[in-house]
Amino acid sequence: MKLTLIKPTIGLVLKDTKIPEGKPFVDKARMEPLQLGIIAGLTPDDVEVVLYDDRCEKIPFDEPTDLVAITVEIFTARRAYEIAAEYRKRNIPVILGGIHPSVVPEESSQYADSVFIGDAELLWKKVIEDTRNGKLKKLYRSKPGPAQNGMFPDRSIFKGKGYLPLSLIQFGRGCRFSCSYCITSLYFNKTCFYRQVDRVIREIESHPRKLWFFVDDNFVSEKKMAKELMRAMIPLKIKWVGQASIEMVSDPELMKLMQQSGCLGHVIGFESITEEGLMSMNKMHNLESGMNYDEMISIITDHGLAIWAAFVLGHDEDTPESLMDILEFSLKHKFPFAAYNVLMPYPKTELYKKLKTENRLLFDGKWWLHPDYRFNHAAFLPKRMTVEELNETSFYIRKKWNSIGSILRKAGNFRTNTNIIQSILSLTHYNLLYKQETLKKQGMTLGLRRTTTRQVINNIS
Ligand code: B12
Ligand code: SF4
Repeated sequence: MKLTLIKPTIGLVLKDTKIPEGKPFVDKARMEPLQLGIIAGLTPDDVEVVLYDDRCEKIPFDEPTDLVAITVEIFTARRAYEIAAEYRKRNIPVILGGIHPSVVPEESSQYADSVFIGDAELLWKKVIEDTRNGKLKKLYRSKPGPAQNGMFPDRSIFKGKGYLPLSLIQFGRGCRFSCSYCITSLYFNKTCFYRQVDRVIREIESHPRKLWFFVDDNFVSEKKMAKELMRAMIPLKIKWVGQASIEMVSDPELMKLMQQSGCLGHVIGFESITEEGLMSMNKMHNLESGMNYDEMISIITDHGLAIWAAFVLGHDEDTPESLMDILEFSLKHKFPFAAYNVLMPYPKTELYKKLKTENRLLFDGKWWLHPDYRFNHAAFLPKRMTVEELNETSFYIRKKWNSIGSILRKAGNFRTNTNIIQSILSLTHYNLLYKQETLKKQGMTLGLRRTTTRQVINNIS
């Protein structure tokens, strides 16, 4: 039996948004698709496994295979459905899994032979067995839980795909908070599931890589668990990055352990710089420490940690002026990296329900399938500005942040837990790379075809 794993790309990069032709987005800053490494690792040894990463290579649709498994997020759903249609035209069964099909299985099942809800660990072997017997079911209902059940991902499938030189790993899944726009707090029902510390340590030891990205939704969601892992990581002498909520600064022991275990920095969700903004997103934990952002940032940088600052633009208190304040704030703090994402209504979240009730959703409420939706654009009517003001101000901020002037200014801010020269060089290198990728993604279509999704389904003969 042969299994084909697919990681879809987002869409087409358009030179001019009015011209429908464009080039498929090739992600130069692409990372290993960990979920597909886990699925490969769960697959019995007698099954041949191949991976095609649509972000960097052409999918050979005519290559014979017995099952196609596609991992789907909301931004890649349209493309995933197009890929599924191509295989189904050739009578090859397709199964879709990942966070998006798990949240809206009723939608995904229109485009595939089978939909997998939840984490692969509990039921993947059953999918393989059913495929061998020609009895693939329409729906597999697993659930979220502790990752990997003692197994390690099969990273051999990542070879030669040009991924960034760091390996993805997970300790915990889920987050105890419940920000109104967040899909993972819904998927994991505000619960955190942890692997055993010794299994994570063994996974790191068994791999030659010295730089790791913990993809946990929130590495410090349960501080006791984070401390236990970090204590065990100190002797490994690795470097690592993660994603963490900012209230961590009020725990000195936790911060010390980060420094000692080789943490280089975190993606930190600032999201808004005003109390009203945080309140409107149910993100009050950012104020939990009782300190202001300036004080919190000092604690983080004093521990030699770099900040990848994430902001959400367009909540109900935002105006074009308040968005420009975010840019000022970022420039003042010279964050090594920052992302300015327009607030997105993900289906079934509190935010989505609110905007729907208030009749403020655009693109028929299903922006992720709509042929006219463009990446980094608003999919709802903002409260205190127009859609155009939100789109244009956000784009202006992204451009300004990524200008050569601000990249060079940031290079002077090199207080991280690593060699200074090395950090300036890699900071500049990655800033230039992310600049290119961020601006390329702006205004991209979702999916590669300019058809309606109904036509995608009808394409299956
Ligand atoms: C790491 C990460 C990234 C990395 C990239 C990782 C990579 N390999 O390329 C970076 C930082 C670059 C990134 C970028 C973006 N990301 Co991101 N990212 C994540 C994060 C934190 C972890 C993903 C991960 O690897 N998890 C570990 C794996 C093992 O877990 P998993 O994917 O859930 O897979 C399990 C199950 O879902 C299931 N499963 C998954 N696929 C399949 C397939 C089959 C067939 C089966 C059977 C089962 C199955 O089994 C797996 C094992 O248990 C998630 C949050 C999350 N919890 O998912 C967000 C997340 C996926 N990202 C998200 C977004 C929005 C983005 C961006 C669009 C942000 C932006 N505006 O630019 C970009 C672009 C994404 C793209 N498509 O190119 C959203 C997607 C929302 C949604 N509704 O789908 C998430 C959920 C974050 C969030 N809370 O909103 N991201
Ligand atoms: S802190 Fe982050 S992961 Fe946790 S609920 Fe909020 S946005 Fe989601």
